[in-house]
Amino acid sequence: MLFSAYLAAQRQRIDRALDRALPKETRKPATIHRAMRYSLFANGAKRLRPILCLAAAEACGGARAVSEALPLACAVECIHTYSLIHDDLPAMDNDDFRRGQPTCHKVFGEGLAVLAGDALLTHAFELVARARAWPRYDTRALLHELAVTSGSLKLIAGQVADLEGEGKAIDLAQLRFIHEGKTAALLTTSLRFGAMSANADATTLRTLTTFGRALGVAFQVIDDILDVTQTTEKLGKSAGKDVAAQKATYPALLGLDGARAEAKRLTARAHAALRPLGARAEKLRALAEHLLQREN
Ligand code: GRG
Repeated sequence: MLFSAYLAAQRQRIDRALDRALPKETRKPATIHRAMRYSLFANGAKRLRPILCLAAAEACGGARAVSEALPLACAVECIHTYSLIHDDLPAMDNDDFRRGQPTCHKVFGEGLAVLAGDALLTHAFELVARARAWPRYDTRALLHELAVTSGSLKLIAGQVADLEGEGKAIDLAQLRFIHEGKTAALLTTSLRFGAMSANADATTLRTLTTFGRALGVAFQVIDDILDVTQTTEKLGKSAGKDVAAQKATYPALLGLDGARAEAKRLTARAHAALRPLGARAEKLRALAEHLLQREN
């Protein structure tokens, strides 16, 4: 199967699972469910985190583990979508275009957008609480993983450092701290959830954690490059935002060529981390390459 066909098939599978996992649009109060679904099912959503989750499950446990991982894959996509909705609010990045469409608050108003984000965040925990557990990873371990990643030491830590860094000269170490929190943490949890759904052992979990950290920062370096090299139409979100907001980025600190070299170096590190998994990690390798080459 062509890799693009694999990605399309995984997206479809995840979209169907998300549709089953979310309250219907007509469920009262309908506005909140419409707002949640509006952002979650936007055509421009790439579903990278749930796809990584399913690919990690496949690497650790084969096809059966992929179905088992679906509820956890849906949970990470709910967390991710919540973070995008809140990040776009006027109090944060103040953006009016995301995933190829007007942002949630532009369509539903700020109050409902705050609540849609809150509801998706909460729903993610409900999905994990309802998912089956595994001998090595009980429900408590799964909930703990998601809570730490979404909390003030990871996702929110990255966002706080990002907000506080605007307009200031920050160095590479501080930039890395932002992206380890904002981007790499949830990407890593996506992979770890896939491994946990296959009841993977501690060594395999560590392998995927190392892979996720390198891949997550590489993903963000590429995101920074695309912000200055691509158009808004191509990205499905406002291009050139980082320069406008006077944000420190990898191209700003390293130059475009330096940032490209850094993305390659981190992707090579991600590949090296996968070595112990051998041929089983074929999809994960292809995903790392796909992320390095992506144009949106
Ligand atoms: C807790 C409000 C709050 C924010 C946390 C995740 C985050 C910080 C902010 C979201 C905006 C942002 C620039 C995040 C960095 C990660 C990133 C590049 C997100 C975009 O991910 P894609 O390209 O998006 O996978 P799609 O729309 O395809 O899912």
